[in-house]
Amino acid sequence: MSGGLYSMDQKDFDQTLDLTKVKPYGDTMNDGKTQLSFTLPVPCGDEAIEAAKQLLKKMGFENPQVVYYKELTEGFTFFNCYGSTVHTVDYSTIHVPKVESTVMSMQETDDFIKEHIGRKIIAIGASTGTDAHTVGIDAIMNMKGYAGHYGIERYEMFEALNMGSQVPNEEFIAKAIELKADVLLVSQTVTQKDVHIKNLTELVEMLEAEGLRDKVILVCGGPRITHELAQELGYDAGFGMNSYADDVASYVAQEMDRRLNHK
Ligand code: B12
Repeated sequence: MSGGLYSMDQKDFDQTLDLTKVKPYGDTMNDGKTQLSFTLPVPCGDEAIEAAKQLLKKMGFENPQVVYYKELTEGFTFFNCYGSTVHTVDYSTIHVPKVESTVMSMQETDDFIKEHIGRKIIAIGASTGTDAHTVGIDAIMNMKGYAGHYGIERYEMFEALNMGSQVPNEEFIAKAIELKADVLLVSQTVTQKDVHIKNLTELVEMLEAEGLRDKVILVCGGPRITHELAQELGYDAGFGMNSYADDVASYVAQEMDRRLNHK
């Protein structure tokens, strides 16, 4: 497409965009329009609506509107709301630590491993501790893949075992020793009362006690996991939402190459 509306870039589109003071875009720049949903533990009715609006104002939203509400069960009311936030963030100063690797396709990763590692990489994965969520670890490992990305089990140059969910750290480590795993993939979804921190930290401590920590590439993932948090907890890398097997396999292959070939 040439000329006209489609050739305009962002700065031509709206001169009022200021990356040092970013706020949500609703239908005009800087209007701050935000949609929120929440439940209040109060009976459904006019007082509940008023309570929701007052709460929105305290949260920094102007012109609060309740656009939908429904009794969930006796004494609980669910709301969908709109409001215009008065707050802004300075986007220009944001720095987010990220896993440093080049994302490759499955074929490219397999070729890379053949060339640089010269053997299959052994990976085991699980949702550990009490965590019963399997969809995240399956998304990364499953042969059939997820959202158009084949999982690690599909890779020619990975030997992968998905141990499923609620796997105790002891069992996970025992399997890692038995299979001589190069890579441990840990999934943690539930973060209530910081249980993920406890599980993830315990695993690191147990690996250290076994003298295994430095012998494996230790990776964790889950919806509330960031690379920064993972590193703080003693992991080599962390992957959050919207990550795929390609990201993980590429990182693992390149990290193993760095370690084996002292790069
Ligand atoms: C399905 C589901 C369940 C199912 C799980 C079934 C199953 N076989 O997995 C069941 C019903 C069992 C369940 C139970 C519970 N659940 Co639940 N569940 C969900 C739900 C709806 C979807 C999760 C999901 O599958 N997401 C899809 C996957 C693909 O996304 P993902 O996990 O983020 O994975 C991606 C990334 O995070 C990353 N990733 C994930 N793991 C790994 C691992 C590695 C190594 C890497 C590299 C990457 C990676 O890659 C993936 C692909 O991009 C969410 C809400 C939601 N919409 O997210 C709640 C949710 C996760 N559950 C929640 C809760 C509270 C529970 C329960 C405690 C409820 C209860 N009171 O009993 C129990 C806990 C049970 C237990 N012991 O763990 C909360 C968690 C809140 C929190 N912050 O802790 C959520 C967010 C719901 C909510 N809003 O309250 N749940």
